[in-house]
Amino acid sequence: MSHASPSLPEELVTALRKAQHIVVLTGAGISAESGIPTFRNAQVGLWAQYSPEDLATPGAFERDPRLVWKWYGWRRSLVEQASPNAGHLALAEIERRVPQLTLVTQNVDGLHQRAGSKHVLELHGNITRVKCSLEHVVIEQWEESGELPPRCPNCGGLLRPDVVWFGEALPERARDEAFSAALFCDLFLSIGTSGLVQPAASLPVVARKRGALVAIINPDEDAEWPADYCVVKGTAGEVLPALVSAAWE
Ligand code: BV8
Repeated sequence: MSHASPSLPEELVTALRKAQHIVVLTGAGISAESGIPTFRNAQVGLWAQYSPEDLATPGAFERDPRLVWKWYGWRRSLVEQASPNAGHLALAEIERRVPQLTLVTQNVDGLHQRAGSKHVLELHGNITRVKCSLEHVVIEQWEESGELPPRCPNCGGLLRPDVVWFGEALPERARDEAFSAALFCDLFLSIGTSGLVQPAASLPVVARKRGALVAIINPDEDAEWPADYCVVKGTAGEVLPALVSAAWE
């Protein structure tokens, strides 16, 4: 299906071409075109009756570790079947063309790294990694047969996904590096995020206060954004490749 290239604001194309340090914040929307349902889209099938906010919490894991483990197992299988899309690939291309690009992702699917992005900060962890819920060390191998969740081979604690649940602190180094990058960037791209989850949602605010151009790439017609943001209504898979060609080809 042919798409007319989305209208790209000239100020954004120029800022991209001249940028010395770009910070990119991505959310579930950039992985939607890879077939991974966004966080707020209704969960599908078996999981329709649960909301992510209810399951992605320490309380849910305390109450029903088996359910939470199986929910993540289902999502992990979606991630393993998914491939990076044109949006992920365009971000890896932009990283190769500008002096510095800090890619901060709220996503836990690892698709940016698989697309070739080198400098990725995972604010909310990674669903393909599993850790001991007591020692918080990553466990490489585990048995899926028998009792679920499996137990830690070192201490017998329950295994859990290595993601940040609601109410849990973000990994300090990634968080601090993301906020200091936002302080010193000249262009901030917010892509495929509803901007509801803190503290990630504060990153563009920090960048704007320091005078960076903040651009939003999101197809949502109804979303409200601050008046001084540059909003491009389109999908990541369409807009990002169009930006690369407009700036450099
Ligand atoms: C913390 C990992 C403190 C797990 C996730 C009240 C007010 C303010 C804050 C709070 C509050 N109550 C509680 C809080 C804090 C809470 C929070 O922000 N809650 C929200 C719900 C209000 N935050 C936390 O708890 C954080 N921790 O604050 O700790 C602390 C400090 C010290 C010590 C102890 C504690 C932790 C937050 C991390 C939670 N974990 N994920 C998992 O994945 O299972 S969050 C999860 O949801 C995702 O990672 C992601 O971050 C978020 C989903 O948001 P989006 O990515 O934006 O996705 P969404 O579906 O919402 O939107 C998709 C967008 O894409 C849409 O806009 C759509 O239009 C667009 N789109 C669709 N298709 C496309 C597209 N765009 C482009 N192209 C397309 N094709």
